[in-house]
Amino acid sequence: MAKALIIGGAGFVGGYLADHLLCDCRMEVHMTKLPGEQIEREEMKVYNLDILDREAIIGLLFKIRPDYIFHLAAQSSVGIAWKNPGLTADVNIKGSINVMDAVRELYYKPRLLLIGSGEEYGYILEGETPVTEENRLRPGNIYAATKACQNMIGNIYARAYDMEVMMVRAFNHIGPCQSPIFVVADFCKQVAEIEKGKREPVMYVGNLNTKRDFTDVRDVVKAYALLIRTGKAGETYNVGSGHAVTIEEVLKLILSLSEKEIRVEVDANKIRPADVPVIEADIGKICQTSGWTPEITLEQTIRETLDYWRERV
Ligand code: A2R
Repeated sequence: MAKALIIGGAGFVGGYLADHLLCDCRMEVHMTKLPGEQIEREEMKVYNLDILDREAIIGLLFKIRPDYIFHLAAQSSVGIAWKNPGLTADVNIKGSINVMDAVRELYYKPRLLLIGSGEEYGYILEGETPVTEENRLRPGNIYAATKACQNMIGNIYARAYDMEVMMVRAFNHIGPCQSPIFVVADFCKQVAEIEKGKREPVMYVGNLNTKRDFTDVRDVVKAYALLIRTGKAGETYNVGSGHAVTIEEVLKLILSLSEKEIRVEVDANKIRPADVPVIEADIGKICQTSGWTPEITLEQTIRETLDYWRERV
């Protein structure tokens, strides 16, 4: 049975990826979390790990000897990265280098998937959408710059040390259980609170004109599991829906599913120092390489995310 290690598994994607690897791919799954985080799962072994501790990663890899390593650990919020750029660079760049250096210490070559972001493309020019993996990177925020750096170093390690490292650029992924610091979860949580009468019927929003490419997290993890097996070392693959929508369209869809009349107001705190206008993925490369295509519609994801928040607020 193939052994998979998920580094940074306590976040949004980790649980979904573990479910897919366990149930659909029939892999033995090991997962790491930060010491303060909670994961209660009996079907797999869970370890404490801070990726800033290189020696601890080496020790863990020698203990588990995984065939596949999914590196999810990150400071993954664009908003927090503006407020704490140093920490974001430490975790997303230094931490990833630590993971790659630890993999180099092994006496065999596991396959490693580094998770980057569609944000790496940054300011995409007219005529460059949907954006291909070869497009020039013009990161528009600190988080994006750290992920672009991780991608470049991954490519360098794959070539220089003949490592089986593949990179993905994941565009916005959404679904139940996502933290409300991300836009779709934030809007759904607000609607659920309004429906329960826990707040006035006003939805607070940031910039509604930006266009983003949303994919259900369950489709995203299927892409990761396929890529770690079929991807080519040193290559980067976009993972997205291939279709960008404005935040306003997403908002309208969420409001149309609400049981109450809701007024929309701009909250200055939700406006970022800079926002990239359009981010849309060309997903031809991953589809060709792995046979992956996204299956869950935006409406289904939003319905399920809203229901998730209705059960929790
Ligand atoms: O920031 P926290 O406390 O939520 O913990 C995150 C964890 N993490 C770390 N793990 C090990 N060592 C560190 N120094 C460290 N710093 C943070 O990585 C969190 O539990 C996990 C990442 O999960 P999320 O933030 O929920 O990201 P998500 O949505 O699961 O995305 C996975 C990957 C990330 O690389 C994103 O940047 C990319 O996909 O889009």
